[in-house]
Amino acid sequence: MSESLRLDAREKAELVERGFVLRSGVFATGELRAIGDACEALVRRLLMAKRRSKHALGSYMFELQRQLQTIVKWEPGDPDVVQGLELFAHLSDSLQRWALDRRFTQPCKDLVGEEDIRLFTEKLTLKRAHKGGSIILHQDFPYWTGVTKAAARVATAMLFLDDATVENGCLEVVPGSHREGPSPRRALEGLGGMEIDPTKYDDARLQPLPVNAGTVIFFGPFLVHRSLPNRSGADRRALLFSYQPPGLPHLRDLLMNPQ
Ligand SMILES: O=C(O)CCC(=O)C(=O)O
Repeated sequence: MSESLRLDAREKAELVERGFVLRSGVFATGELRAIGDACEALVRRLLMAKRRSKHALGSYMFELQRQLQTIVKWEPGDPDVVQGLELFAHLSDSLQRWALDRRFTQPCKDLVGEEDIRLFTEKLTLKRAHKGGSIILHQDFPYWTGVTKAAARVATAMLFLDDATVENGCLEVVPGSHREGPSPRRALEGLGGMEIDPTKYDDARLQPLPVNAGTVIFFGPFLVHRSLPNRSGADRRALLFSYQPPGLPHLRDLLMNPQ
């Protein structure tokens, strides 16, 4: 019989108490290399595509690439460097397959609270050596609530392709923040208004989570999190796959092909 990948009792208790579950050694070195290679091939393809205008929205610099049906995030401090991508599973058969890997989906069933779950969106953060900037303090919920009715149930599995340290900008979370509902946000129009207002949030509550490559962190849409710039000489890349209950469209259909 295949090993159960579902959350065990201790992990379920941690999820309730802290709002996240961390599993180390989930993916082996060879697998991480294959996933990383697929990501880098995608980024090379994207860099060859015709550039559309880049827009500064909140703390980020976005480009909507309609041809490839993806959203590119450029480093605001170095706008020729890709910071990350959202919506890419349709561009890579191999990344589409990894998105459905049971090591992501089985635990996420327990977070979503469904036996059948579907991919909602997927993100890649590259955080390049010396150039990768911050992912600003936020909860995922505000970004999704106007978009899908299941926003409060979306679960994310974040896979680290490289070791993540305090120096290279590991994920930082506020344990227990998922129980506090939506946090106060910046008084800005548009995407900037999705970010948490740093003047109203005690960032001493943040806990850095340094992890080895191959670790997966699972969390829900209300966990407060961020990551700081990469001050090291090596990239800190991560993939975030987010899942929702069945019967709901993928974010790509909602953003790129609205009915
Ligand atoms: O890669 C990271 O540091 C976090 C990414 C993240 O939270 C996001 O893209 O919403």
